[in-house]
Amino acid sequence: MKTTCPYCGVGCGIEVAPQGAGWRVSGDAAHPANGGRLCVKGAALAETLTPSGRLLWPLVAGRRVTWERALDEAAQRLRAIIAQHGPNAVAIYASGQLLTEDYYVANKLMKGFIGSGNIDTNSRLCMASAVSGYKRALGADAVPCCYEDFDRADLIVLVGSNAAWTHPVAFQRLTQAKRHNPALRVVVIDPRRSASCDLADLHLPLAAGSDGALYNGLLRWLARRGGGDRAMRPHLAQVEETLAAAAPWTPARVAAACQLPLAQVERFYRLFADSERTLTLWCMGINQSSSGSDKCNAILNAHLYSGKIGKPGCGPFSLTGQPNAMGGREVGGLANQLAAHMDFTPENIGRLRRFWHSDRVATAPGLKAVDLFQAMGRGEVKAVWIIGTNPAVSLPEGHAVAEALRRCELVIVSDVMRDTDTGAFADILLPAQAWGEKNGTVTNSARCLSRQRGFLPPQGEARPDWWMLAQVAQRLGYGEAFSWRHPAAIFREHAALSGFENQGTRAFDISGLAQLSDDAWERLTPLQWPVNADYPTGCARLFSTRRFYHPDGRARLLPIAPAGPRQATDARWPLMMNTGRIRDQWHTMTRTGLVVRLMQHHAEPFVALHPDDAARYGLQADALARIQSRHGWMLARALLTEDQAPGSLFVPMHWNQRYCAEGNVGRLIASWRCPLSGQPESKQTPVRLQRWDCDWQGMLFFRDNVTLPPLRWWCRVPASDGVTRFSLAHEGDPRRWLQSLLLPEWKVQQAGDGEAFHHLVAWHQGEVKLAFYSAARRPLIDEPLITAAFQQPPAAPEARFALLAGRATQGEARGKTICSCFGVGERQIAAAVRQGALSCAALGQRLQCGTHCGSCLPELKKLIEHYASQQAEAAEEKPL
Ligand SMILES: Nc1nc2c(c(=O)[nH]1)N[C@H]1C(S)=C(S)[C@@H](COP(=O)(O)OP(=O)(O)OC[C@H]3O[C@@H](n4cnc5c(=O)[nH]c(N)nc54)[C@H](O)[C@@H]3O)O[C@H]1N2
Ligand SMILES: Nc1nc2c(c(=O)[nH]1)N[C@H]1C(S)=C(S)[C@@H](COP(=O)(O)OP(=O)(O)OC[C@H]3O[C@@H](n4cnc5c(=O)[nH]c(N)nc54)[C@H](O)[C@@H]3O)O[C@H]1N2
Ligand code: SF4
Ligand SMILES: [Mo]
Repeated sequence: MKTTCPYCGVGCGIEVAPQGAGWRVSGDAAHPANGGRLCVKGAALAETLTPSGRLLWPLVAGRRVTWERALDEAAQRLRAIIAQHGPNAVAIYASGQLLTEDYYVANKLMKGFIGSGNIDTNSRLCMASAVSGYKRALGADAVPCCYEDFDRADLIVLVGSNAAWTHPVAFQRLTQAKRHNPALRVVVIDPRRSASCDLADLHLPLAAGSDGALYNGLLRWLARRGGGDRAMRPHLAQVEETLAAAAPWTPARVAAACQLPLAQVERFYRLFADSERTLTLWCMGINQSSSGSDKCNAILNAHLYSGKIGKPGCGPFSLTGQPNAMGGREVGGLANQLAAHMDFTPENIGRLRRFWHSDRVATAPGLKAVDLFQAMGRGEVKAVWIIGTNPAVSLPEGHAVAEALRRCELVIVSDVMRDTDTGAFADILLPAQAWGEKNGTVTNSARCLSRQRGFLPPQGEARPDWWMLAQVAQRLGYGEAFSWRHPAAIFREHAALSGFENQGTRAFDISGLAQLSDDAWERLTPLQWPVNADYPTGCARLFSTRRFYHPDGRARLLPIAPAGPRQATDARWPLMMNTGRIRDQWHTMTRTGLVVRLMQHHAEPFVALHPDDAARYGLQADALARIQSRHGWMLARALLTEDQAPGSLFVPMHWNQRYCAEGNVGRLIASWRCPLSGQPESKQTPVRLQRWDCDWQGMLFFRDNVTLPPLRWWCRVPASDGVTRFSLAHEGDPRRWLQSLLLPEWKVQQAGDGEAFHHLVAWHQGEVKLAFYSAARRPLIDEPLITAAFQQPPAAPEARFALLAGRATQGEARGKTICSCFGVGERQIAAAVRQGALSCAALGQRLQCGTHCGSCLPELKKLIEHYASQQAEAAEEKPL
């Protein structure tokens, strides 16, 4: 059966087929987004199809109840709050990971019938700046491009995007495009040397948050060097004002503002001006900023002015993060939109009243995500329904978010997992159907609609998100408008609304699909909107006619006054902390954290920093560091790398209280946000750093999950079937801490020095129950050897000794996992390089690494360089 990946906005098509007791997941060769490829997360989807950790039935105040009870309770309490405090006292906070049908129902309920604008989504933290940018420039939230443009471009600029890790299949397409067309140039604009730089002909490691200056300078350059497109001019408004705003941004001034060598800046400008077909891909390094909308418009200005839009291989292409953030934008999931790309104008409000037959349609925008939680903290919003997002982890000022959730009278959470940081605050927990069970439509980065199809029975009593919303709507008395029996009926209504009184005024129009039968909806194959009378089979590229969606048909350039981060570093807060994603984890880890091989690339929260900074703060590699901002602190392992510029840190966004103590980076981030889009500045937080000391650090392997005795720091990692590994740090005698975990009937083997160093293996009836290793620093042990002992208890004395030692006495361990698909480690790779495997292809032949999803290829290349040069140095030193 064909379906779509539930992770990133690339929106890869997937084929699933039964295999043994489980499922085989492979790429759908016919899908335009991936042509059969999958990245490591998509390829590991079958491993997430487990009942482990799922929320199986509704819970009210922590107790299992029937669906009837839970829905009655939710509706009755919502009704009481609305009656007493009005519709703006309630809110929905949803997610770009819902299906379009779910989203449509949530928006219709809140904006159409409860009558409040208070429905916002996590896309506020993600795409909101891109939406404002597109709307201001093009008059519509319409991504002009398609993936095929990758194959047709002369120049591809990645700005604020680490697509190698975050949109891996799109990045693979770029890699392939470069292979086929060696003239294709790739520029990466990112303060750190990310994995995406592997492909770059030019990397601009600009100062954090200085992109506005760089792009203003680009516009000036284009204007002075004949880079404008004359034919485009009649289709543009506000050209003079915009050029005037850019005029002071000489290359020298830009170089100073961005802290880049002048020659690099000029080289980028020249490449942009000289390349007929230029594609700019941007993502969170641009959007997540207190001036995010302006940065998006600065990029759009350059494309519009030079006419690099609406043509093959060209365009300003905002890569969407989540699988259906675009669908959310289409139905009006953001608090400042109505539905079907309509704003809160009197005409649009009237139009929706007619279409929905409701006299309660909201008349004003609602609260945006950060404002919503702040209003909750002040007691103004008294009920929230959180669907498919984990705000206790992902919003800035995490402590204040937790306090707001604690204070809120009614917190309803719909999720697929039982334990999440947000679910811990829920009064009512509703079990949602997960990927593989649910059924609906999503839209990817390139406006491509695809079906997610259910192929599994739901776990427990899980239900579709749209169904829960419709059930509550019916109980609130809006029955007729929420009486769908099948998601296809919701889709038809959504499609009909997109064409309702549209007449070419709104870009989003899929009225061509409004008559789909249930059967045809089931069989729907991918297509790009618009889908209407003009484009019955969809449309790959927008704006080829140079007609835009502002009333005068022209696009707008926007005068930009570049702004840096809202808070600069200073003597007290000397380091700039950047946050983002790692290759193998998805957001708050609720699903990818279950998959052993996805945990191997990085298993613990880390802080990447330049070796000079590490020396300055007395941090050795792998030491635990305490990072402090004005708002909170966290602990992470020091990862020393020259990929970071001195003075800057990078911390992954993923870790949270389910996986470790003090690992939530959201607690450190201020809620500064773009005044227009409301998107928070998650990429630039001034912080300070210090070594975090403790008496001992340990590793504990346990057959099942276990509640640990209190200790200062821990981090949990699923190790292999049923075995959990904990990293630990604490005070005092490790033996004392360990004591309460040991059962009296277990036999123990142990060794230690009476201080920090202690190893212990506990046995029962021939099985290994527990293995523990502690030292003054992080113990160096061979994990695979230890986890294997839980499956196959070692019998020979020397093997038992090796287990107690935590290390094989002979033979080669794999080392840190680099290729997650085939479980290939750094030491194996080093050995192969030394034996002459000096290319990725050669390594792949020998070890298979890098031959499946390809997302470790940048790291493989680095390791080849590293170990090959070590080899060369060693050879030079040898006397002849
Ligand atoms: N593996 C994985 N993939 C994902 C996700 C995931 O959780 N895991 N999530 C998905 C989602 S929802 C999203 S939104 C996308 C995000 O995808 P990306 O935006 O590509 O990912 P991030 O790691 O958040 O940040 C991208 C880059 O912005 C850089 N950056 C920071 N500050 C600046 C700056 O001032 N200027 C510039 N030019 N760059 C800067 C960072 O160093 C980082 O390399 O990923 C999607 N794909
Ligand atoms: N510091 C920092 N913070 C960030 C970012 C950053 O770069 N740095 N990035 C921001 C961005 S771009 C994003 S998109 C957000 C993401 O942040 P979140 O949206 O908070 O993260 P997820 O882990 O994706 O949360 C999705 C939740 O929905 C559940 N779920 C999965 N499928 C379903 C379903 O079908 N139905 C329901 N009801 N629930 C489901 C999952 O178990 C999980 O609990 O984080 C933002 N926060
Ligand atoms: S690139 Fe994105 S959509 Fe494609 S398989 Fe990977 S996570 Fe899924
Ligand atoms: Mo996102």
